[in-house]
Amino acid sequence: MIYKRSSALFAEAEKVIPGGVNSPVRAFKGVGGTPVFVKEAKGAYLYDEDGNRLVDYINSWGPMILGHAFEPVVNAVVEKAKKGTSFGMPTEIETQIAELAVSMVPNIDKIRFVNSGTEACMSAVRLARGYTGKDKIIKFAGCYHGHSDSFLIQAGSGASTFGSPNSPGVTKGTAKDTLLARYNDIENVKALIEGNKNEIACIIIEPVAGNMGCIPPKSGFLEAIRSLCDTHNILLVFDEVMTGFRLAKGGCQELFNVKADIVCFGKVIGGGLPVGAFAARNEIMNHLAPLGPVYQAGTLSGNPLAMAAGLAMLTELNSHAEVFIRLEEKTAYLHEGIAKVLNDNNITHTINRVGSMISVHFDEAEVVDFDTAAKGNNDTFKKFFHGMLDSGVYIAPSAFETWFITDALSYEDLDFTIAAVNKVSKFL
Ligand code: KE4
Repeated sequence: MIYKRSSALFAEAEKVIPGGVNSPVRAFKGVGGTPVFVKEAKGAYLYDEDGNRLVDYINSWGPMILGHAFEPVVNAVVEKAKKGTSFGMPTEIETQIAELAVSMVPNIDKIRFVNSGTEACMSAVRLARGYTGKDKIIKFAGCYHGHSDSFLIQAGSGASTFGSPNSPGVTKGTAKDTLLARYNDIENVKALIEGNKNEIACIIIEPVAGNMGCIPPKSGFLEAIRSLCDTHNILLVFDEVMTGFRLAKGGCQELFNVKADIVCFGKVIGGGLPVGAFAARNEIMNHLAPLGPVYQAGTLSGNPLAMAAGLAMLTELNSHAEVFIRLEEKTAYLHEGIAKVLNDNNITHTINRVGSMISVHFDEAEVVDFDTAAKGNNDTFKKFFHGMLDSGVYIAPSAFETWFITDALSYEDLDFTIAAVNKVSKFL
């Protein structure tokens, strides 16, 4: 594949944007080489600036669950834009998408829209602290909840790629209130609670981790955390920025039948426009300004364009819940196909999958937490990434990420991908 124009565009971008990108993981630091610049996208395909067609397994890191430039979303945004893009005043469409989201997701009465997953998680933690009157939080090593200070303590995703567990700029004062637990290790969570009695406002978790590759919760893990939260008066925050409206209509609360106290959303809920949200039952959400004392705000929060995209997306998913079954079937087919060709080529690997989230790890050990995810052979991953890219398949440019399956993928696309893995495997 030729990346001449992407390389030229990257050189220009680097002069005026730090690292040439507006989000670090896009810079290919985890895999080397220069990033591919995309010109446009439709359905399951990206078309880069050099005219290459790429089968897309990132889908903007999750939002494009129904494919790029999905007609109902595009049409909704175009029509809404003609009537004004933002007012800073309440609009009916905010209520419409809020009512729909509340009807789709269990255990929430109210939802507040913001502009990113980071904002959603940051606000959820502030709300938990304000509601409980306690300062500390527990997060899990390798989980990523956005780039708010409280979370950049051994975060996943790009922060892991950079191997910078604690980002400079995060004060010691902030870091001391974030306790770090090991994913899938309930004894470790218990020990942290015992050691910080009556000081913990919430436990925030990715119910299916997606920022150290895809890591499912071990059987009973989420239920055990729920029980500890009930015993110790701690709020359970499900960060469903990735899993919300992807793994089930009602997200992981529905999938695992575990009740969260606050749920955070992003990605799919915005249909590709900047939308985050956090939601809870009335007794918690009524602590939020202007009703209650916990402050949170945003100029563009609930703006009509983003709401139009999100409403069109959620409406589609709500009225065609069979999409979730198709996504599961397509991802299982891909999983089986990739596993077969990697085994046929004697490539040491393990594959984690939940619903339409999947990740390939080049290590034989089971990947259950950040430490085991970090054991993957990154040199092999880099060769794999570039081999797949040169074969016309775009996967996550980091071993600490998840592939996101879109319903726009056909079985021909999946076979094309499996054949690419087979070809690439011979050079790993
Ligand atoms: P944003 O602020 O990037 O919209 O959302 C932060 C966030 C919160 N919670 C979870 C579980 C997330 O996965 C994310 C963001 N995901 C990364 C991909 N691993 C975004 C990609 C990027 O940083 O460019």
